[in-house]
Amino acid sequence: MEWWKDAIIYQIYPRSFQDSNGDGIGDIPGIISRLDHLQELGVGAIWLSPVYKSPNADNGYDISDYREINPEYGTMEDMERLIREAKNRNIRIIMDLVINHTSTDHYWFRQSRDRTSEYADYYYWRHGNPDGSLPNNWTGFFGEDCWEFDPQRCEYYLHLFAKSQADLNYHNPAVLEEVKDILRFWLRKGVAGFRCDVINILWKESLESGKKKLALTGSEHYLSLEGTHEILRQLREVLDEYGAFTVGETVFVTPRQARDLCGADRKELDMVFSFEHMECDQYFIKWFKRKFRPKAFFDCLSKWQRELDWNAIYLENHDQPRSIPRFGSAEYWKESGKLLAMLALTLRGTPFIYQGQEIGMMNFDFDRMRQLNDVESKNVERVLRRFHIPRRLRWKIIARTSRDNARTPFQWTGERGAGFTDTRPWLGVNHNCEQINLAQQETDPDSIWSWYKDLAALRGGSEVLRRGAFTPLEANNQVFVYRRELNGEALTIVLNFSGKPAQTAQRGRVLRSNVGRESFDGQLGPWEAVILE
Ligand code: TEU
Ligand code: CA
Repeated sequence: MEWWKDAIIYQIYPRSFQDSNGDGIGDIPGIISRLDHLQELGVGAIWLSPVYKSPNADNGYDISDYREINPEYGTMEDMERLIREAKNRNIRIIMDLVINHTSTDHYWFRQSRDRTSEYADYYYWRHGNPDGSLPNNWTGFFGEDCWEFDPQRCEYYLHLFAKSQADLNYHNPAVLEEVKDILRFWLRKGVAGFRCDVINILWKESLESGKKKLALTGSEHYLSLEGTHEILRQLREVLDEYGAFTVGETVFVTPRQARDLCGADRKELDMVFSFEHMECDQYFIKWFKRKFRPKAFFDCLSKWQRELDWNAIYLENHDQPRSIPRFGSAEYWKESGKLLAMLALTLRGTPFIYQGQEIGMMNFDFDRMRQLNDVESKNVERVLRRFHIPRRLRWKIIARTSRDNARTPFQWTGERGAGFTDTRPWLGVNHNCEQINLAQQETDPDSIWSWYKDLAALRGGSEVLRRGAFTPLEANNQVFVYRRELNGEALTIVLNFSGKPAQTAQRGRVLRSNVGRESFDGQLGPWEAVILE
């Protein structure tokens, strides 16, 4: 029971993991060929970003058939083989469940364009206002307005994300029944659970205009509302028949709202991805970057550790820039990469490692818009242009925040194509693959990869690290110190988030050091990290 409290979960972005057939696109046979890598790391489950049929406006987060595999990624047989082969290695498969919206290519949506069809109310259709304005003043997640006119139906449909991602209407009970069937379909195939995309915005209480805001005008009408809780409880009944696990991606949640979504007594989700710790390097919204503030970051992590019994711990995913240049230091690449690994693997909760994090992959090295694929970056570029932001500044904003930063192909080797593909990849390989790649790190006991394996094993063998209580001890703009404790046994984790020397009052026997230190007198070098007994 609750296997997910002891496991490390690894996120795969299938398009960028491993190409097996020379078309430049990662695929399921490619994933199967790399399962040994994941077993070596010691992961208990894989979260697969979407592999369903999709026109790829948002790389699979726009699903056109929930029961088919995207042919670019392989066949249903390949998927079934992946589930089996992973199981042989004691690795579970968690699917991405994207049910806030479907692609406008989905059969439901195409039917829905006809007002007399049985699918007419599967989406939010509304007339524009008599004065010609949109049905309401809401703004979407990708920076634009969120209504699109459909000439066939002569109405607008709601899309909180890209134009081709139409929001499903859960006021129509048939929609939830469809979703339950989709869950059963995959659970019968042996998947262990779901990562539920933007799950706390499913229920739109009303479609009235909202209070004008810098971003997401209208969100008070759909963020974490009771209607969503009801939907989750219903889905949970299906999930419980199979003992399935869920982690919800929950945008703009407070700890209190998060508890209501994943508290053990709530019978909704098992845990949630919160976002607050990802906001310590921004003003208001992610497009306005500021200098990273370590203290705010530590305080935020401590707060979530205190407020929730169990957290989904992550520093990276397919929507966020890479963690080393963001929270660590490019100059101290190895030290800070190892320090961040220690943070991710010693907090209380389930650690999620995003592909490439375990070898210290960095942000893309593109220098112009044309090299990008991300629909969000493209939309935002358009908005910035509308506001007459000059090209140089536009690029600066996009380059620092684009989701493509984390989506460049996995760097298996230092060759051209990085061992990901032998042809032109769908998104450019980072030129630093000559320095940063798995092949090189595998032969180096001091590499970031070796360190991840070591810490994962340490965690696996340590009940204190897996289940112990968390107590923050010190947090300033440089040093973060906390203790994990269980049945009288305690470990102290000391992290120096800076290139300058630091000090702490902590003493103890060194269990792990990212700089090979054997004894500890309270002095820390740049980006030094230790676990003390
Ligand atoms: O992301 C939802 C989300 O709110 C953000 O992380 C979003 O990607 C954006 O950065 C907001 O500025 C989820 C998926 O993880 C993302 O890849 C999808 O694009 C999105 O939902 C829509 O399905
Ligand atoms: Ca391929």
